[in-house]
Amino acid sequence: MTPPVVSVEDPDTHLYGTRCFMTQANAATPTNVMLSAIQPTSQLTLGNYLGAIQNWVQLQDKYNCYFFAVDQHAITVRQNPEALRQATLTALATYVAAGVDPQRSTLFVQSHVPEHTQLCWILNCYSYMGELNRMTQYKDKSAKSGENIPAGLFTYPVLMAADILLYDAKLVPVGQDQKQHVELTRNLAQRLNNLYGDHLFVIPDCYIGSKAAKVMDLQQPTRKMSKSAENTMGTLFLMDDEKTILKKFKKAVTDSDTVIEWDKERKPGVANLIEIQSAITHTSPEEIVHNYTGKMYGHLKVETAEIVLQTLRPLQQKVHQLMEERTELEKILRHGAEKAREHAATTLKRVHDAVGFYT
Ligand code: AQP
Repeated sequence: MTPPVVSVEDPDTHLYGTRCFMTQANAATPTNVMLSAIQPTSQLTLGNYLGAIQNWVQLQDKYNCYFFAVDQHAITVRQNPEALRQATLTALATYVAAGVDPQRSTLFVQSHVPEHTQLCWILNCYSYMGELNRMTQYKDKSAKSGENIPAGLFTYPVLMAADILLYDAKLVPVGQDQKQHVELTRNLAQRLNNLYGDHLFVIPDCYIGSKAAKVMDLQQPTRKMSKSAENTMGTLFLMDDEKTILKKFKKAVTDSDTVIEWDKERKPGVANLIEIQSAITHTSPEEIVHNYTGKMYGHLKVETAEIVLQTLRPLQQKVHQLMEERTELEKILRHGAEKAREHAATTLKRVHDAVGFYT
């Protein structure tokens, strides 16, 4: 059966999106929990900011939010330990600097809450090799791993299912590429609910924001901007210095034409710059194009850099401040992990009882 797909505009946040696989409430559904996370595989990018963090700031007004850094997911590909530690802390500092409020939302590091891997093991025992084998992210990432493919890459979606189900999350905002993993989470939750009762897991819906920009690589504008892209000139890192930001925008790949139009098919590089401006200024792409009538690509590049800089300067300053002080950030993380563990432990206990562990 094709799951229903509903386009919604959240009246409070004015975020538009597609709410996929809408579920009937089940016995364990009295939640308004929303959860989202980022892999600290490297420094965060403008894509992470515009596609995720910027929206989180609005969503926390309406939902009980859990935002975390998934360091355990990050090690499914090799990481430099010190760089991973730094990137994890900087990611959390970025959430706070961007306006995520630790008083209202729960901020934490995945590995500080051992219930994630505990539930992951149980879910592993109910997951099928065939369904994990169909995950496109696994196919893509394993193709780059050579002969020795880490088993963690294969079971990555099961850990993601544990992340979601532990907190009874009702809504999971994800990019299009993660939709398949949320579908697997739903299947696993439903499988265990069928075996042990509807009270066990909340069945999550995924939410794909259509206003959330998909920021493209500045050098290869038909590809998503990614932390781990080989050519760093295509990726704008949030902590890049002013000179680097200006240079990356000035060297952004456009096309051999001169007219500024918003056409993703014919002019992906130009469209990307327009959409970056649009996501930051909340001006429609049409209006931005109108403002550039008679101007050159050079104007668009430099002005986009300026607009990005205006947003990033205060963000960077706050991140530096939090990273230098550390104690405030560490307090936030400790408190976040405690709060997260309270919820996670209750869910895990429910699951232990259901599957027959002696508790
Ligand atoms: N370019 C992007 N445009 C819009 N949204 C993006 N997100 C990431 N890149 C963009 C959103 O950020 C959230 C966390 O994503 P992630 O960094 O944990 O995973 P990813 O999407 O696989 O990011 P990368 O950088 O492509 O992966 P790696 O680390 O493997 O290099 C998600 O909500 C995502 O949609």
